[in-house]
Amino acid sequence: MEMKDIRYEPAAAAGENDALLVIDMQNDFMPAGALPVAQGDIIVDGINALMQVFSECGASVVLTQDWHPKGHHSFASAHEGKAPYDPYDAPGLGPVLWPDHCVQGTIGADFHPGLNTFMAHAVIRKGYNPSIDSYSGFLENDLKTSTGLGGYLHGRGVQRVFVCGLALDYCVFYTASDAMKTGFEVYVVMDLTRAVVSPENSVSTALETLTSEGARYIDSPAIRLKG
Ligand code: VGL
Ligand code: ZN
Repeated sequence: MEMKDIRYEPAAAAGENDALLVIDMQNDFMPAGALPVAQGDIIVDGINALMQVFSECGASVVLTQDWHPKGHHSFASAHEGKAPYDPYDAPGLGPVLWPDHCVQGTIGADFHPGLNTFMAHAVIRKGYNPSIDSYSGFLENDLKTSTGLGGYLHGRGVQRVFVCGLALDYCVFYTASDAMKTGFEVYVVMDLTRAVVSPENSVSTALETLTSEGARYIDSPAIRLKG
């Protein structure tokens, strides 16, 4: 499945049982960062506008932040003879190894300076277990360790989540997928996400899986305030 095969919802009205999840809008995922995502920076203004819509209508706004310790096992540098983007498969890691990125306390791990982080109600950090990655904002890649995000959202009465940010084929994908498994209806905000594209088929895999699991797709101009 490719981008052109996506069916978009014509409209959605956001209200208090909705949440906007803004995934990993951090310096290291910007075009000049350590793990660059093409055009990752051009979605900042649109995300700010959407955070405004969600906070005005009483919905929840949550940011996630990739937050690795130095020497994290998802980094190629932690493995003898491996280079960034080399294939790698081990429990809780892969399918590729990454450049060092989003190391706790570094500028690369900070949010993009243009992102209006003051509009967020909560920030969920993930990926701090040295030997397990966490692409999803809900569940680490061991598929059992919760970040607490599901409990937070259920506790606030959220039923539907809208997911945007970086990267479509990794953290947006796994967050959206786990949101459905955690009982939320999911919309992926397609104009406000961009992909890493590694390996080559990562975007089609993500879209096929999300579609089969029941995700909906929308562009941000089609989202308005309820009432
Ligand atoms: C991500 C690869 C490694 C992401 C995080 O935010 O999509 N991708 N760590
Ligand atoms: Zn990471």
